[in-house]
Amino acid sequence: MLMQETTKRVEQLIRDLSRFNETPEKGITRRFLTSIDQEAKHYLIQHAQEQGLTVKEDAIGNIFCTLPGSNPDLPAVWTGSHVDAPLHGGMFDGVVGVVGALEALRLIREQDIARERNIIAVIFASEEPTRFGVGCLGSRALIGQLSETMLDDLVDQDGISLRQALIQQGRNPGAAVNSPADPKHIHKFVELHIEQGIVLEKLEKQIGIVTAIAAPADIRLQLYGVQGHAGATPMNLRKDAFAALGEISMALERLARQWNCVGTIGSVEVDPGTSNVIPGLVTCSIDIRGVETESFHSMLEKLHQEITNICSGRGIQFNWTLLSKDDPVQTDTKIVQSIESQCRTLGLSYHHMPSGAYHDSMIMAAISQVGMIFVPSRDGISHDHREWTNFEAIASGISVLTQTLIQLSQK
Ligand code: HGY
Ligand code: MN
Ligand code: MN
Ligand code: MN
Repeated sequence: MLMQETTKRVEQLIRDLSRFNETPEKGITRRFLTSIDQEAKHYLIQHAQEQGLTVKEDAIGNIFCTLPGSNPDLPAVWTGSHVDAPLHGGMFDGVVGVVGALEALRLIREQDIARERNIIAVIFASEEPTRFGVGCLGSRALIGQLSETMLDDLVDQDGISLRQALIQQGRNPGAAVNSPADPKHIHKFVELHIEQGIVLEKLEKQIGIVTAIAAPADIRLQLYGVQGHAGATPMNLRKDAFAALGEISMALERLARQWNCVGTIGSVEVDPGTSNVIPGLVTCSIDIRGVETESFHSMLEKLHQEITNICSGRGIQFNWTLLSKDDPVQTDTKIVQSIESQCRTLGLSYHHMPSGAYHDSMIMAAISQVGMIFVPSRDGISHDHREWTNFEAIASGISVLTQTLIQLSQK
């Protein structure tokens, strides 16, 4: 009975949230500090308050919904995720962890389960790099990793800096970079999330128990060639910036395979960007992920070396800006064991696995022990309008999360 109610409530919440959308014509887009993003968060704040949780918001927009324990001075158990979305993404990425956290707290409160520690559901301000090119800005602020320079260096597609966007939403940028969380107040952090890959579906497992989280490196690459006439310039006299990118893209693919990483060029701007002009300038993003630190760092070095060789061979200048680089994270064994024992008690099949996607848990690992629970993604599709996870599967993930939070909330 409980599961059916949870399934229905969660479906309702997820569908309600998907209404806050910049691109209803295709998928879900919710970029940090847009009014749509703020309205979605306001909707969740109201929902949390109706559930009797005390809600606080910090300067950058992380939202904390607290269910008090009998011993509130103990370090609290945190859970949560994000509700901002990529461009034309799906309605489950991040949302499952936020809705799941609020539902877990509702179940614990309604069944009046004894707990010593406060349990706090966190809605992180921004996890996706969609608007400012760097992910996890909310959790980075919590660990004191958001700097004044980032406020001005991180600029969106319309040239608005993170600082300006915060001010536009009536927020205080100075406070946003100066309000880190106190690690002494956090006992453990557990995040429920969709897998975003196809492993669980292939193995027919209901729950993923995350063992490690791949870290991303976000690079902005600018290639400076020579603009010219597409018809009158012979091939041997060209310095074509886009042709250089083509060669770099092949090198990226080869090196990623060689170093057991993944590499993606997701956005490219060609200047001037008309059919009869040889591109003089190309600006692109390079996203690299690796679960093992050594090979991840070697991949970055080798790629930089190959770009240097390709560009000097073509007489092209380049500018490589490392926007962010994190280290891969191992999850906490105690949390892994707790999740595993809940799966066994609940009779849910499970699989230990690394996460190829990064999450706020990766950043939170700097100030807390972390754990993650995955639920399957249909066909392994995510960051796409076809993203889908059955609501019953989400309810199973929530029951594992609820039991894990209860166990961790004891002294
Ligand atoms: O890109 C990621 O891994 C995350 O979903 N933002
Ligand atoms: Mn995502
Ligand atoms: Mn996510
Ligand atoms: Mn993520």
